[in-house]
Amino acid sequence: MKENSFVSADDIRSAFSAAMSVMYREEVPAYGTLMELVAKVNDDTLAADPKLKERLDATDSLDRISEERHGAIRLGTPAELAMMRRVFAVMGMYPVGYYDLSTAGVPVHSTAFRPVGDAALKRNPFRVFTSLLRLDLIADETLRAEAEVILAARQIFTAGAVELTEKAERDGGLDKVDAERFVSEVLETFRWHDKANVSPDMYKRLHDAHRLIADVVSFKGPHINHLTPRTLDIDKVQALMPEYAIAPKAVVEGPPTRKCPILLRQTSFKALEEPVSFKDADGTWKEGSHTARFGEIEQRGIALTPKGRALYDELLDASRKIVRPAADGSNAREYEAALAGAFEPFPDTWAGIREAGLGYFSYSLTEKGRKAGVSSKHDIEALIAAGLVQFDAIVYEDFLPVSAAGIFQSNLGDGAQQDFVASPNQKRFEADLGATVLNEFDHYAGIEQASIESCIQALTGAIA
Ligand code: OOG
Ligand code: NI
Repeated sequence: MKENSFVSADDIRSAFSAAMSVMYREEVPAYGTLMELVAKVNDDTLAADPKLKERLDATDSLDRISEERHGAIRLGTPAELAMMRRVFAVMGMYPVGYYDLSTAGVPVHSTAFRPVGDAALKRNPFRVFTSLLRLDLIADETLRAEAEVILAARQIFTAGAVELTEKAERDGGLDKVDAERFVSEVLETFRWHDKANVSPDMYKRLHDAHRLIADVVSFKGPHINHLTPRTLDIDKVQALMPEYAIAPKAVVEGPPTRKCPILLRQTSFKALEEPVSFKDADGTWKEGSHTARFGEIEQRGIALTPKGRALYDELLDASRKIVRPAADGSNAREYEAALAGAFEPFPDTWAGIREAGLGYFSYSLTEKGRKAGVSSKHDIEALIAAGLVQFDAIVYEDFLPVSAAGIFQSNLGDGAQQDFVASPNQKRFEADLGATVLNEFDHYAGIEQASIESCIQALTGAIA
């Protein structure tokens, strides 16, 4: 088969995220309501801020501004994780970063499958935050063994999804017919099942050990547990959710509201209790319920350097020493005030962030730079000072462990807090994944460096 008859991985990913959005809106009507609210707030924000609209029009695809940016699943076994890696690779999504959630009382560790490289991210940035259950953190050995048996018996991928993944690996891509089939076959893995895999008794035991264990082990597959569109004003959506009859989580995760947004801010509506039937030992179906699925929104800011990230972690920690956000929202105001106060030392101008070496920037020629022809200056700082080069924030494309823990917790029910001994195990995760995860900082540093080199080359003909 000729290579040029393949559908690009970016196009397959776009088709997949669009299909997932349609499916999830049908499955969880409250999510459709959230999407409407997000689109409305985005429209209002753009109407009130023509400059922002102009900028987004130049740098992003404005017509897709309110689309999903990520989703999340929780897997049960190493084999599921390894196969999922191969499936996502067909869509140009690769594992970036390692997140240990055990410290936050959630028995999983995770990575984000996402496109890498500027062009792929621009085309469609859809990511899937993918967690692997850690039964090793469960104290009850009998229950652990039973859970392993249940998980080993399930096959979360359709035969078609496996076959087409193998075909894509063998041939180097999929043609149009196969790509369409691939999307619909893979979608099956993410579908909700209202008939559980386990008895009411087993569900209760799993649930008593940890709600998350019940969520992973009790079902035929790793249903998508949320999708997350992009909002241009997260504070407004958070405030408006109750008017749309959806219950927001207590606080927005991540940094406070700022003039120059950093990293990632997220919030969600609380997971819904949904009817599920469980098969009893005598074969009869018993009605019950399960709470797992929700909707989330995100607003992204600049990617921070290791130095910036260390400062972020330190300030977040300091704010949480003053006030820990309560799950019921009773101290949300105090938390917001403490957070805003704690972040005062973090510069809030782009120039300040750049000069302090806290964030990653993409450099480009100014109008003057484009007209200047050749410059004798070889140093990027001198070129900026001469007005020949400008800089723009590089957007953070990854996740934050403390925020992810907050999203997990608020959707596991208010009383679900449980302590585990911190036990990050990236080596184990990578062995299960069958690959090493990419380092997020390398990615941003690479984009920054390439932009510097191309400016210098354009102005001097020299290599930086
Ligand atoms: C994943 C929670 C983490 C995020 O946006 O930080 C996450 C989950 O609940 O499975 O999606
Ligand atoms: Ni999320």
